Amino acid sequence: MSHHAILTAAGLSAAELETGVDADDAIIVSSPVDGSKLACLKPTALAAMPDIIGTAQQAFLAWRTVPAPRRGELVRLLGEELRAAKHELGALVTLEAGKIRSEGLGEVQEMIDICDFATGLSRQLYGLTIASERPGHRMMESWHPMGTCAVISAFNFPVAVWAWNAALALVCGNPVIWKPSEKTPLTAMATMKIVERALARFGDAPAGLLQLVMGGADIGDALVCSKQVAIVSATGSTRMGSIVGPKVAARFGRSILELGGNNAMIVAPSADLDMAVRAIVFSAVGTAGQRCTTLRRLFVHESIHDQLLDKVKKAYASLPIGNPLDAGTLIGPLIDAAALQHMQQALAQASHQGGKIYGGEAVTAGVPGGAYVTPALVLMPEQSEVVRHETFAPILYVMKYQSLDDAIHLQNDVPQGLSSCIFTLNLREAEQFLSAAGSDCGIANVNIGPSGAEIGGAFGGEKETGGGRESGSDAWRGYMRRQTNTINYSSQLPLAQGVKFDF
Ligand code: UN1
Repeated sequence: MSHHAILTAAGLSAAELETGVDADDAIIVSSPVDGSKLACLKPTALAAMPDIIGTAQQAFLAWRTVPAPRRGELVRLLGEELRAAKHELGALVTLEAGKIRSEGLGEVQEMIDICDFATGLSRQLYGLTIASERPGHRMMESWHPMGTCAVISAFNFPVAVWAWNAALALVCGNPVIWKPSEKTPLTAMATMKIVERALARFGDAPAGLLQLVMGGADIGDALVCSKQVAIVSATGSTRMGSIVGPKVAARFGRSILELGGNNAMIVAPSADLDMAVRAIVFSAVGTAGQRCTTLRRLFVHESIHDQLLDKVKKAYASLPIGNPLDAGTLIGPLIDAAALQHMQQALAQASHQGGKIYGGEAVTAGVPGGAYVTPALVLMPEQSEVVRHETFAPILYVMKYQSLDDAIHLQNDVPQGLSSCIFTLNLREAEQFLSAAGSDCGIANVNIGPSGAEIGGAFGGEKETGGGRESGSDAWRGYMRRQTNTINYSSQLPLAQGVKFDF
């Protein structure tokens, strides 16, 4: 299928792809598949932002009074439309973000899953009933819509992360303004067409309930700094989060931050090594190492180190690298040339810090252009500075350990805290890893790699990962405001704590 055919199938017309031809600040969208230009887009004017935010606020005033199960109906319809468009949108994810076909489709499936989840949730926004200490009183908690939710998303999950936020925000009664990465605005535009179909079938949603803005940091900043934006959900680098978080906090807004990860696996002596190898390979090289959950650090018990490494090296040598649009490819391109440069810089530092590098070379033969690499395995003598830093590329640092206590300590001894896992068949080791004294990450798995989480769990992490939680479990609470209600149905007015104030 040609690029043109993929764009057309996703509903993007030639005119829509060329809106920026006369603009000085046009967003040029290139395909990581071959570096070819896909579009030249006019960014949203900064001057238009107050109106866009104002429209969302008007939508909020209407949407917050729509019963939650009815709001869920819109999300159910969105899920249906996504099912119908899965193939087309998945192919566009591959074209614009460079993921292999199966992962492009998986990303759309993640959108569908969260729609299903949120539809059910729309009938389950439960509050507690609380025992009052006073006679004739009842206490309860109500959860109310919060206000406009800005979603700032990254290139690597160009549509799923919006869906995690939007599906929850919608059932919780909030409008959404989406600012996608400048590297992947086309998947966002195509998603909005799917949204339009769901809205048309729904019938009476307020105008401006779901909006898309496009641009760089200035457009993001307009959302981050507006008092009318109740929630800012931002996914991206720790650097970005360190700018967004304080600005939102300074105006007492709420932020949901999903930032850098530096995810680890511990492979213990009892591990099923063949299973561990499968998990290592998928989580270290899948999405060309560009998931925030990508496996970046591997701690292997010294007794099985060489054996495991041989297996991983063999597996690495067998991985088809190439055009992600071709069936059979497992490693597609990095997002752009800058990413390749960052990878090479990190490898140079690793070598300087005593690392022994296998792979990590640029691939130019047999690929259609773009920034392709062989995944790198780096044997590190210790967890030095480069290992503590997240490089968004397929680099796996491998280190030996002797005692599990040391391995857990090293695993936690980085600034980030997103995802982690242990491969062991030893119950004591597994439970120690999951205990309060174990992994300090938001996600900790046993006999499963650190990436590829299901939507049913809360997704996010601690420390420099930002502390936010999105997606499943009770992450919905982050999109609502909590109200404590005390109702007196007696004819007296007793005070709490037995305080007397008679007059
Ligand atoms: C991300 O990389 O920003 O757990 C999200 C995973 C995916 C989501 C990753 N479900 O790898």
